[in-house]
Amino acid sequence: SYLHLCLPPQPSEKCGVLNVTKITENGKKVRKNWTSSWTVLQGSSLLFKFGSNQSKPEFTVDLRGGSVEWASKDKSSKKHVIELKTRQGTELLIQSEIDSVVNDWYRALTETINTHAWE
Ligand code: I3S
Repeated sequence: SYLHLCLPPQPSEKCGVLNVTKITENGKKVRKNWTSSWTVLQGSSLLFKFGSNQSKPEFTVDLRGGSVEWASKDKSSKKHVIELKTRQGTELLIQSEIDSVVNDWYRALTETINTHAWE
């Protein structure tokens, strides 16, 4: 379990399970691959862990200079989809079937990006 990643002494702003896919990497379109991920918001970083054990891959995006918006219908047929763009040219879609979960993440990500806007 990754639960320890969300408890002191490593306090995180937020964590939980989300469906995630990259759609662009370094400015180039990539094929979607929706994956369930344990997602942790820590400072200005958003970390994804895949699978049920810690040896599985993870990746981190830097939220500084990024942007968050609600994905338009042409980006996905799914409901409750957030589009996250990083300054490095990676675009992710983040989704959950539970709208309150996605709304909370939208708020947290927007706040984080605004808080770190001048770094
Ligand atoms: O934007 P797309 O290409 O319609 O995305 C869908 C596809 O990636 C599809 O997989 P393949 O076409 O690679 O078999 C996925 O299964 C779908 O989930 C993708 O669309 P949604 O609308 O679910 O994001």
